Amino acid sequence: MAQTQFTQRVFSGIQPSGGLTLGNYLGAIKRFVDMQDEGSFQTVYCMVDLHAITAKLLDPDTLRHNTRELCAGFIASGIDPEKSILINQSQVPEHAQLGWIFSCIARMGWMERMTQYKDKSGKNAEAASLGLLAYPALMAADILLYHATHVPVGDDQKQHLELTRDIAAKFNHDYGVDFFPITEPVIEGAATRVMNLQDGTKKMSKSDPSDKTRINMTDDADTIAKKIRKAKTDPDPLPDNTDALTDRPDARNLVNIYAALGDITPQAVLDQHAGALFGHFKVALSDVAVDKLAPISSEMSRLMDDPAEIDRILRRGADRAREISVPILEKTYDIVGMLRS
Ligand code: AQP
Repeated sequence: MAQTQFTQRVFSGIQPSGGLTLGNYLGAIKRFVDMQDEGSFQTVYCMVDLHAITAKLLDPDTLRHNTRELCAGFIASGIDPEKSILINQSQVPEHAQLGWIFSCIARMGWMERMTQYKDKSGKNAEAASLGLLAYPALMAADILLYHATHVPVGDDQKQHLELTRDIAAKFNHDYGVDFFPITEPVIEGAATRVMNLQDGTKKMSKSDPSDKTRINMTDDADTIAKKIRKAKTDPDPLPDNTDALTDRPDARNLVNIYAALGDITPQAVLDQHAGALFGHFKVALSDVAVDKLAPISSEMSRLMDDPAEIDRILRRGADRAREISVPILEKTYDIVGMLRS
């Protein structure tokens, strides 16, 4: 069978399950902006509100607020709604529709092996929602609904992207077609896994109960500086090479954050700061963080003053997205044998 040539298209999303963190920004949004500005891809970025209720149901007003604030975060970070298609997942109904088809393609064994499902369902998997188990099938639908060829994500999403590839391959094989692309994950940069400020072995996460474990994109300069000052470190000075950070997860995390914010390599950070104690390094890191994040946070709050404008941007995004998603869903239904008359 001749190989289908797919348009170079990027898709990625973030859950409005809480406020945006520095982890979301460095691991995902910063890459989204780079790929938008590179110019070789059509880019589709999404607030995945259907995913946001899988771990636990949110208060409806909180979910609406988080979704608008996430949209403000995307725009304030450099996503241009004219250059990229910016959408809220539930406003493009084809996501859920293709998600159902993929729930019938994916196997239970595949889903139960997902480490995020195991982590989030914890010891009481019986009490987890069916949506939490099905999450990666819906995520595959989000991506493949646009025939996306590239997906920029943080390191924690690697396994879900492998599953997306497995679902595309099984669909193509079972129906004897070459319809869905085998998507490439894009996991790049010094901060593909930003760690918790109080425990460098755990991922920084927006739903961690403790606020001091993360930097929120809405934190003001004083809060950012205070959280960095109180971040867990060790008593040793910074080494002169990155190999020496292997067994120092808290120190490595701060060096990686500095590198990602300053657009330099972790080794370049050590070249500048080798021998420094953390008291000094944290001051330098705070300066870089505030420089980079304060303009984003103030732009977010300006955008949040006009929620009607955010809603208008998302409605327009949904219309543009559906020009791509409707034909792909229709063709999928046709391949599967659903009557289209
Ligand atoms: N700590 C992180 N370091 C690097 N990348 C990260 N991402 C999330 N946390 C980090 C990346 O951000 C994108 C969106 O993630 P998500 O909101 O869909 O879900 P998540 O990965 O589960 O993020 P959180 O903050 O931990 O959310 P909750 O607490 O709700 O589960 C993804 O590309 C992710 O890799």
